[in-house]
Amino acid sequence: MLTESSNQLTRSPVQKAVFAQTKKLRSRYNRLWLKEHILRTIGMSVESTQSKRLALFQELGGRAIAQGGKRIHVPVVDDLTPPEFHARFVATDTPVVFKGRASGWKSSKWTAAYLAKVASKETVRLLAVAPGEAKGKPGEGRNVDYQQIAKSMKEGGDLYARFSGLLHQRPELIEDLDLDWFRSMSGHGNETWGFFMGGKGTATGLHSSIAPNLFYQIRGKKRWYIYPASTAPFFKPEVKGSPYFYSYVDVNDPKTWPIAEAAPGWYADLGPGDVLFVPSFAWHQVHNKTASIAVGYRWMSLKQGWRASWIQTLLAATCSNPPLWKAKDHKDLPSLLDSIDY
Ligand SMILES: O=C(O)CCC(=O)C(=O)O
Ligand SMILES: [Fe+2]
Repeated sequence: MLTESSNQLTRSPVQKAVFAQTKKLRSRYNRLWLKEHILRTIGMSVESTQSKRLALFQELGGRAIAQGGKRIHVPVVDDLTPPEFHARFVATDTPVVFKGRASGWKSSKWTAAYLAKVASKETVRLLAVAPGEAKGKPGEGRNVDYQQIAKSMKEGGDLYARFSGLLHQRPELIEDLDLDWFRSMSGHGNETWGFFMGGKGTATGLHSSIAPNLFYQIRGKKRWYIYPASTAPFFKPEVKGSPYFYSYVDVNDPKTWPIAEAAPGWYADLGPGDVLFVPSFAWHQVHNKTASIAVGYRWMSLKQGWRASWIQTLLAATCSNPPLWKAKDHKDLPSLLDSIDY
């Protein structure tokens, strides 16, 4: 069943115009992006390619900003059958919010204190990947336990457990979720889980990765900004040979970065029980408006990745920072993210 708001446009007329008018420039940008990646990988000078790429970023930004577009809310539905979900959202790389879909699950009773108890033997590596944090400060290089995170949440501190493997370490927690629903929606049975728990004001900077995601908000409120994979040139992602794509553009600060509104994108405000679909390689930045607990269910689909962004699929497959064999076998995402040379 669809709610009324699902009738809203998934792209505004201005956003469609920005896409159409920048198509050629974005293709040119992508060719330079690929060239710079290859030059960097084989140890050659990237200087002239990089300066051409950055000049294109400026030109693209100018064109988009001149259109005066604004981000629109992600489409909202109550529920969808898996075929509906695939036809309307997965196949078109469009995000969607399943409003309150998970409200009745046992996991809605989870609290930070309860999770800290369940996870009393586990620790999580702190990362510095929020807007402006990453540069020159790849990670805080320390592990904390979940009691410390729970305390920080209470006291308004900035500790943030993110991309944590807690549900792999404590798989009994998965029994409190509706695993069959996740699997029927993804069409895959080989998932990875990311766990997020942090206080008001914690945030994750703009990034993009191949795995599509059904992101389940358990407690608190989160603001998401999402952009289709094809908007990458508007954000000049760093070219560092990493399989984790990230940008230093802060899309929560449109005064400093007017491209945040002008690049065709969406925002969504999630509350307890909401589930958000984040398509393969979609760019996203996330802010905890209150203390927050959430879980991301991800699957791997080369087909979805290639369709969303052949260039990022190629770049990820030929990454060197760290090399793919290391990235692929990593069970602990926070440590992997912390090992990247940003
Ligand atoms: O909630 C966050 O801070 C980040 C979530 C995210 O990036 C993801 O699930 O892919
Ligand atoms: Fe993410």
